[in-house]
Amino acid sequence: MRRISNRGVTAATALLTLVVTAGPAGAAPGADPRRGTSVGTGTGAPLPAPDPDGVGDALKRTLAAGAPGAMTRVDDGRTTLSRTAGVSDTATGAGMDTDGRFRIGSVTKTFSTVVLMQLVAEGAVDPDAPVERYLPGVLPDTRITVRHLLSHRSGLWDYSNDMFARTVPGFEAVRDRVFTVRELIDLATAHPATAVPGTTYQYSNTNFVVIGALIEKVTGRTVREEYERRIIDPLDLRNTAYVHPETSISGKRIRGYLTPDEAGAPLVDSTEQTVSWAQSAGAVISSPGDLDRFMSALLGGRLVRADLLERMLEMTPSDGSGVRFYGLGLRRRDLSCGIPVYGHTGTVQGYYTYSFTTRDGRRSVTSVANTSNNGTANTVLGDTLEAAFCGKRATAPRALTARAPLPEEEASAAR
Ligand code: REX
Repeated sequence: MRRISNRGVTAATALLTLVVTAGPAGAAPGADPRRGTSVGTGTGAPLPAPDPDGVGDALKRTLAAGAPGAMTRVDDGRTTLSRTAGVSDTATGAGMDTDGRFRIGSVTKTFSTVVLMQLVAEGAVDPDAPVERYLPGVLPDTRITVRHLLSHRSGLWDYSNDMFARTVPGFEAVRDRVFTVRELIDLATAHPATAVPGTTYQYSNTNFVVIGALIEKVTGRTVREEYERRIIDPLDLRNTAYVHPETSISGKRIRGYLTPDEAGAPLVDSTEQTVSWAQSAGAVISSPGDLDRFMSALLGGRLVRADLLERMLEMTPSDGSGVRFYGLGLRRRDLSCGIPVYGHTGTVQGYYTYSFTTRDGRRSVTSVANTSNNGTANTVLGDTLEAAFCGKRATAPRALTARAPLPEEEASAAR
């Protein structure tokens, strides 16, 4: 991994830490110096202070659900708040560490979208052009546009559904594999289309593997080079890299533990793998600090031209919940306090990630658990967002359990 230093691992067992640092460490180059002084929701209302106890409670519940470790980093620009629980390595007992590197899974899709939107700004790609214009003969349906890929509306089957039908055998079959993009697309197109292009939201890794191929075709450079020159270097993300198909995470790393399908079976250390099955749909490595900085820079308007960021933020429901939406390579979640947050989630064997920010990019939150294939752990980890963005929730008034005597009653009792 380039430019990444090995700073060693802090030995610690299961612990909770709270770190509040003052200073602009979390601010991206060129960041607004006022950043952090009036964190806003993008809806005009001020954002409540984060609730460290609520974050810590959600992390503890993530451990109770089966994750070896979990962590959250909240970045308000001038202050950061970090909470960890459990271990980053079950063999050494090293504590979870918010400086640690992990596999971010589909948060990679937001990186790929930023590169693509910069190419749109440069006039190199038309989002409404058929993919056929850039990659002739690659997709089975010439009606599929670039925007259909970015919004998961292409109708292309997600090949990972077949790959991971059986979780651990599926993973072991691909952990050392190096796929060509053509092989992954062929796996997808062996299935009939799932919908007419443009009509239906259906999450599919295939879409973002094609986006990676398109980036490489249009720029003549690898996606790794494009992530570096357009995002990693300008934002000085020192813990972020695309090392595909290398299998290891260098430096201070969080080990990942995949949960088998069989109840009670031991977790499988899944840290080392090529992630070739995901590539530009999911193979980036990063740290909580780097992801917070990335999301703040994106929503703060420092990576993508304002009108194109608006296009990324045009959302349609991603499920029937009424609170989860997808735009272009970007999710929106409406929290219970009414605040919408923007970012992405990630699942790659051994790691769950949430990385979200406010509409103005002034508060970013990244939460990670070092397990996967454990829906409860993933859902509970998501509760960290509520505590980090909504703060302490007003509790219902306690029911009256005893009547305290009024002074007149005490006086009459004394008589
Ligand atoms: C693959 C299965 C999950 C993992 C996947 N990950 O498609 C992409 C991603 C890259 O991050 N998507 C998520 C495995 C949904 C996102 O956008 O948030 N599951 C696991 C199985 C299930 O093998 N049988 O949980 O590690």
